[in-house]
Amino acid sequence: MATPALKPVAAGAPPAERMRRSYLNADYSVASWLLTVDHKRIAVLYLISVTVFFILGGLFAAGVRLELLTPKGDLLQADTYNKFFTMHGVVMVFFFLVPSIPATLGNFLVPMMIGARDLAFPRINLLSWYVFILGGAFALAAMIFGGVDTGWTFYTPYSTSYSVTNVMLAAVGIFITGFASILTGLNFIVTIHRMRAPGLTWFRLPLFIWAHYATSLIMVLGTPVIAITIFLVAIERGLHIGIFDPALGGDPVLFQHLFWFYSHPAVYIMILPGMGVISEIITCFARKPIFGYSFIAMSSLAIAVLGFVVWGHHLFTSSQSVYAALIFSILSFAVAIPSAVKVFNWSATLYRGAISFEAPMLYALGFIGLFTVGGLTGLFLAAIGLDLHVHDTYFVVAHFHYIMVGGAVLAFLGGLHFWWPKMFGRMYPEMPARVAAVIVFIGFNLTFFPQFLLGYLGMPRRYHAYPAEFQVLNVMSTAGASILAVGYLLPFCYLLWSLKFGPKAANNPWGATGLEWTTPSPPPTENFAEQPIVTAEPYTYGTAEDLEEVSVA
Ligand code: HEM
Ligand SMILES: [Cu+2]
Repeated sequence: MATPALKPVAAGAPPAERMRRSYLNADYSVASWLLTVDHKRIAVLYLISVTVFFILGGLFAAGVRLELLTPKGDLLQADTYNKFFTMHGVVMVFFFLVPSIPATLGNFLVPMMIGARDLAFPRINLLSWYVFILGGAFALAAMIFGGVDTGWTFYTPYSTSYSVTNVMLAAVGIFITGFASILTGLNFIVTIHRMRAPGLTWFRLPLFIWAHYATSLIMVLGTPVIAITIFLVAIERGLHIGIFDPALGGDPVLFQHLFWFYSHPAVYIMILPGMGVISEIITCFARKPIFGYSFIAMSSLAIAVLGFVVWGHHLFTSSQSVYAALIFSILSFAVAIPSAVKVFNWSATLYRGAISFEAPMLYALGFIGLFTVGGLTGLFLAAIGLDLHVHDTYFVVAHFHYIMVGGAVLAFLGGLHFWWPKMFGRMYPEMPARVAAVIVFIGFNLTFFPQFLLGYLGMPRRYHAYPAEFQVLNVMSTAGASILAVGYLLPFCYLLWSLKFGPKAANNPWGATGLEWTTPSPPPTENFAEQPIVTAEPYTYGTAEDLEEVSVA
């Protein structure tokens, strides 16, 4: 049962007056931002933070790619190179990708999309941002004091017994940040259960909400496992109690099991919210109701559940019995099914749609293509025989970047463009945005496609030097990375520009369905002047109900 979510609107100024005030200009002081409990302001705080981390991670990537321009390791020493790719991975995974969509777009949109005034626990939401920043500070300290060289996976026993770098600092940072994830997940779950507007039944929820619901389940159930794992590393490193190091009587493979029990599902923390974004964009710019709504909704849950039982595909080469490997291989193939269901349904939505190619749509179409490549090559890796050949080669690096960068980052950019007018009340310039989307797509493929070939030909990952025969493909990859960097820089510039100079945005510039578009742009602090009541099915694009699917009582 949906419970009415809004407190009665405070008496005083007439509604029109109150609605002119937006969450952005409600108060200007720094304290009003740093102590805010408004989910929209917290979303903006997160947006700024993850952007900073993305730039940082990008700089490390630039170092890695420049080193690989030449076969001789001449730019970075081997151990410096190790630190670069480790810190690139740590920052990008734990401090950018995991929080990127849920903590920014999710924070902003989950209450608005369900017609609520805020999240269920606004103060805990603010707390989660501080926890995130605290964890980030530890990770930054680890870098400033000399870096970490274990790889972002912290494999034991190297990380517990041998590395002389700042493993502890980085581990503490990741441990702390995990709590931000858990708190956000809890907040979303309770909010979605308890605070939906009257009439907003489960099967009328936007698919973005379903995706965030599934993501939150993984965050709450999975994150404690990585926290405990890291804690055990700390115990072994600090107290020399044998848990993972065979020299102390531990089992190094145990670490891999624990690590991937979280980190495989974590891939879905990174990609599921993106899938939610893509569902919203595709149906809007194809102007057709989404094809197979309940299949897309349920496939999110299926991915969340199945994602927990495939971790063994990371251990095909580490002392797993052939029977275990067989089971994990089959399960990994099974988890591809719900993903394929989504791709199929998006394609069916596009089929004979009245498609228009605004920037968010370009990103969404790019997502479908790149995610499909990433997903299909994941099947290669799930096939034991093939994995034995390409394990720990650049094939793997290419595969996960197709998912995490081609998929999740494109979805993040697409969603940011789609909801930017709502978030900040300004339109960005359309032409540069389209150009940027195309540049990102081209740069991305030039960067990462050659890496499939490199891996197939046998170039291992995590080496700062390589045989000369691999140079041509590496030069292509580095050239692509430079183009990609330009593609990322452009939105950064014109989005900032739009904050001051962009034309004012209408409440619903895309003619989209969904409660968030019924509010002013940018929304007032209380989101809705009156409690919205939902009387129609979602995604009524192109139907008689289009444009009036949501009646605000
Ligand atoms: C935006 C999200 C990104 C994420 C989540 C991400 C994630 C990762 C991770 C986890 C690793 C570690 C691989 C390993 O341990 O072997 C890695 C390595 C690497 N990444 Fe990224 N990355 C991102 C973006 C980029 C970009 C934009 C570039 C290039 C322009 C890039 C280039 C590289 C390179 C060259 C490596 C080193 C691979 C190796 O030597 O094994 N990454 N990335
Ligand atoms: Cu996996």
